[in-house]
Amino acid sequence: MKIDTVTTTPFPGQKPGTSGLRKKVSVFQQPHYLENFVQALFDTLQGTRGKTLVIGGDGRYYNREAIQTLIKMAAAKGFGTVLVGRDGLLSTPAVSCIIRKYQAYGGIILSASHNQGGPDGDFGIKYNIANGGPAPEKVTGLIYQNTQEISRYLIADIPDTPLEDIGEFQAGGLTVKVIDPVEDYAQLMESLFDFDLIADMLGEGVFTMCFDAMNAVTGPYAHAILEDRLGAMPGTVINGTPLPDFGGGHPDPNLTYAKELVDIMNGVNAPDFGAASDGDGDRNMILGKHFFVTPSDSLAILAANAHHIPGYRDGLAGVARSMPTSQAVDRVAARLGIECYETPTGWKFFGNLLDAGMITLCGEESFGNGSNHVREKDGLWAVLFWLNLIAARHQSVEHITREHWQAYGRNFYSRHDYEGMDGAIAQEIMDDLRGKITSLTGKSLGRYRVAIGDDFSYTDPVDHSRSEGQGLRLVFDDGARIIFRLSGTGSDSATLRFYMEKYESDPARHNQDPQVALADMIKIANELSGILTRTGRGGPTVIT
Ligand code: G16
Repeated sequence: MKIDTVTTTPFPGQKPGTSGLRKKVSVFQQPHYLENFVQALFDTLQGTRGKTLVIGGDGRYYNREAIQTLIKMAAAKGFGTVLVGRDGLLSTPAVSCIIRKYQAYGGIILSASHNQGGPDGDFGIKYNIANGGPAPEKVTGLIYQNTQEISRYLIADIPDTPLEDIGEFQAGGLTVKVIDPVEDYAQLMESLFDFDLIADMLGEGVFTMCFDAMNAVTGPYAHAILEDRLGAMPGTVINGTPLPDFGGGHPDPNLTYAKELVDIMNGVNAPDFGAASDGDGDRNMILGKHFFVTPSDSLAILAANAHHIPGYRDGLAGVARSMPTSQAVDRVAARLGIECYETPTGWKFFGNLLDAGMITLCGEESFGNGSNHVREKDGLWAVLFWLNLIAARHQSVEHITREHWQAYGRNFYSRHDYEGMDGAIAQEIMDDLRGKITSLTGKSLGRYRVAIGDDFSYTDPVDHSRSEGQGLRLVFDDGARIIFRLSGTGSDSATLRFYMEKYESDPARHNQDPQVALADMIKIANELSGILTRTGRGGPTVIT
């Protein structure tokens, strides 16, 4: 096998964000751009000779080309085997599952998750380590450092690998195995959930559901698991064929971008259950008939009901949530007598807690839940968890959620996103807020008194690594909170996120619209940041 050494120079800004490197497709298409990043990654990896690397992506534009480059560079690096999904497809949770099952060295996921695709959209790359989870900050930091010093990359001079059919190919010294993207993942799901019980519910044709794969990677998984294995009616899965541009849509399962599903679930003759997943299959949105479950509530409900699910019947070791996620799950943990950890935003921060057996379930407000079955958040897993729960309790999504509020109280919660902002203005707003946040401690804002005003930092309880600057928070005396964060998953423009939360114990007040219940906090957030006057906008782009 001939290995070419190609001379190159660094590109600025190849710094992984919340979840890998995400840039415009046109940026990734520049000669050497992808190769530089991959070489910078490979230069951080020791002892890879003869080992297995998993490669897959969400099928977005440029996925196929990038995979061929990765295979050739993996061959040059001396990997022994590459496992790649047919057609280059693997959902993010499936990559995590496959890394763990086959004890691979690690995996590369080509995805920009919920960001738009197509030639004018985004592309992304992320490295996962041997536990199946996203590389921790110490690894992404090294990769970034290497990108700034890179002067050459190594690539094998071998032909492209056909990815259309399952099979095994020799590429120089490398064995490329093209695998079924669904099978290993489906087997894992079957080991966790009561498929017979769910199939009985779905097969009767009385209980109806709609799953929106948003023209992204979850389509094949949902067809195979929900329709083929569990017997849901054909047509249950909509937008189930992965398209390079996601059909022109925004594969983000929220109330704004999953509009087709939301309209179905709010329409006449709405199905009993609705769910959607994102570009790479790790997010989920859960809906009942005319009813939305916030991701934070979903996490709390899953934790409170885990004993109904075969895979979690032995109980939960602990739970974790990202800092901006509502404190609903904290209440469940307190009642179960287990620990609840608060981590910065980013799934990578759950890895150590899961590996150490300190937590079983974890989740984030950004439509992500998961457990110790893999080291990524997992969209279809959450959907199956809910289906198993509904089948076990014989109750609707709304009933289960309202009963949860009755038992624990309701954490009213909302996130306001200001997308597509000028980066300098977004940074200026955050800098101004940071400048005054600590001095607000002890002061009154409206009828709230600030107990803590700070920039959140985290010390990992396992490896004691420290992460600073993880979001500005105002925690009020009664536990209500306002949080300001700059998103770390955008590609060019900036997104500002405001998170508002307050607790209501009185069931008589649980019916309020969260925007009404939180109106005074939203006002405080807007006034403190000056967002509307400084941007000239009438309001947020997305409200969750
Ligand atoms: C990623 C991370 C999540 C994070 C989310 C939002 O999700 O894996 O941990 O909560 O981004 O991050 P931000 O608020 O910085 O945009 P995904 O689905 O995009 O990979």
